[in-house]
Amino acid sequence: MLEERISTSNIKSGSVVVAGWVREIRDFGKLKFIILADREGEVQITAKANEVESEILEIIDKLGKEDVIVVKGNVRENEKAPGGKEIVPEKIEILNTSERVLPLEIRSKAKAELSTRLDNRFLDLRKKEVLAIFKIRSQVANAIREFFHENGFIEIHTPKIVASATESGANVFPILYFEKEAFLAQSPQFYKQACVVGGFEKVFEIAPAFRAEKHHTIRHLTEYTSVDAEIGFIKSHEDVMKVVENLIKYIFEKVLERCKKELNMLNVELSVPKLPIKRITMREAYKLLEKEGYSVEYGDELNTEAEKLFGKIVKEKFGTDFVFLTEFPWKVRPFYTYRKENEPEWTKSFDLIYKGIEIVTGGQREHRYEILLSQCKEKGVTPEKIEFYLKMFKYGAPPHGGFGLGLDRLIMLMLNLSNVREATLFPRDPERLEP
Ligand code: AMO
Repeated sequence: MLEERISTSNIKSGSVVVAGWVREIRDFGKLKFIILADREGEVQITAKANEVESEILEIIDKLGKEDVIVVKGNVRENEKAPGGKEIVPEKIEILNTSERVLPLEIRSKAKAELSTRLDNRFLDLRKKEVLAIFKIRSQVANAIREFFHENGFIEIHTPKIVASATESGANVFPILYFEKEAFLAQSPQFYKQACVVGGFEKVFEIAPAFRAEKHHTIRHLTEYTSVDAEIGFIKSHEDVMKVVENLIKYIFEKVLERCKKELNMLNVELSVPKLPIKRITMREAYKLLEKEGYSVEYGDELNTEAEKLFGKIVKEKFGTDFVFLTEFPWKVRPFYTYRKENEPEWTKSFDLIYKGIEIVTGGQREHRYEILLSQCKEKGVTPEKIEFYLKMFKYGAPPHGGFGLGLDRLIMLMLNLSNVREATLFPRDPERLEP
C-alpha cells in the first residue's frame, strides 16, 4: 500500500492511501474517528459501523496515540471534518505502535517546559508549530546559499578540529587528540581568511562553531551554526556591512515569499528591512545610552542589558529593529582586527544588532604582517602558536574582511522565540549533551 501513499495535503477525491501517526482517536461505539497526521497536515478517518467492515472497527479499537498506520479508503466531502474532507477506510494496517503513555502531548494547548520538550525532542518535533520553525530554518539556509552563489562566493568546508583558539582563549573546548593539544573550532576565522589569501577572493561557510560558554542565557549555545563569509579586495568594513545587509534583506524576502503558511502558523509578521541599515558608532552609542541614564565605560563593550536598551532606543528613535554598531574599541576586539588609521583605539569593525541582540560580528582584518605580529603580541597571543596563520601574511595577502552570523539567533529573533534552544534541533548547552 505504501507505494501509493499521498500526502494529507493532496487529498482531493476517489480512492487514496495515506500514512502517518494516529494523533487523536474519538470513539462513539458504532462511530469512530481517527485524526491521522503526516508532515503536511492532518486528515480525519471516519469509520461508521454500517459503512465499513467490522474488522476495521476492531483495528481502531486496538490503536493508541502515535501509532503509525497506513490507511486505504475513499475520500468524501464533510464540512464538519478538518479541511472539509474525510476518508472512509477500506483497509488499515498498523506499521508500528507507540507506548501508551506519552512523555509529551503533541496536540496539547498547554505548553510543556522547554527542558521536557527537549528531553523528548523527537516527539516535540511532531508538533506543527515546531516543524514550522525548522521548515523556515531550512528556507533561510537555502536563501543564504542562493545569495552567496548569486554574488560570486565559493562555499568552503574548513576543519573543526584545530590547534589554536581564534577568538579568545577563554571559551575554547580542549579535546583529546592523540598526544597533541587540540580544540574544537570557535570559528572558521583563520581558514576563511586563508582561502581569501589563497586567491578564492570571496568565500562562505555554514557550519558548526563551538564555544565553552558556561553561562546560561537565552542566546548562548555551546555548539551553534555559524554563517561565515570572507571577502578580498575591500576598501573598508563598510564593504562588508553592505554584503551583510543585502544578505539579511534577501533572507527576509525569500522567507516571506516561501514560508507564508509557516509564518501564519507561528503568528509572525515579518517585514523586509529597509536598506541601508542604520550605522551608529560605539562612541555615539555610549552617548545615546548615557542620555537614557545608562553609562558604559568609554572603550568597553555593551553588556547584554546595555545592548537590549540600545536596541530599544534605536527602535524608538529610528523605527528599526536592525542597527549596525560600528567602530568597536580595539580593547574588546581580537588581535586580527584592523584599527582605524588615525585613531588606533578604535577599529574598522561592527556588530549587527537585531531586536537588541547581537547576531553578526564582522570587520576588516589586519593584512600587513608586521602590524599583525605586533597586534598579536599586544593581545598576549603567542605568535609561535599561530605560526601557520601569521606566515600567510608574508606572501601577498590582499586587504580583506568578513563576518560571522549566528544562524540560531537569527531564527530565534525572526520568529519571536523566547530561547535560542527553540531554534536549534538538538541544542547543546553546559547541561545538555543529549538527545
Ligand atoms: P563572534 O564571536 O562575535 O565573532 O561570533 C559571531 C556570531 O556568532 C553568534 N554566536 C553565538 N550564537 C549562539 N551561541 C553562542 N555561544 C555564540 N557565540 C557567537 C552570534 C555572533 O554575533 N570570527 C568572528 C566573526 C568574524 O569577524 O568574521 C566571530 O566568531 O550571532
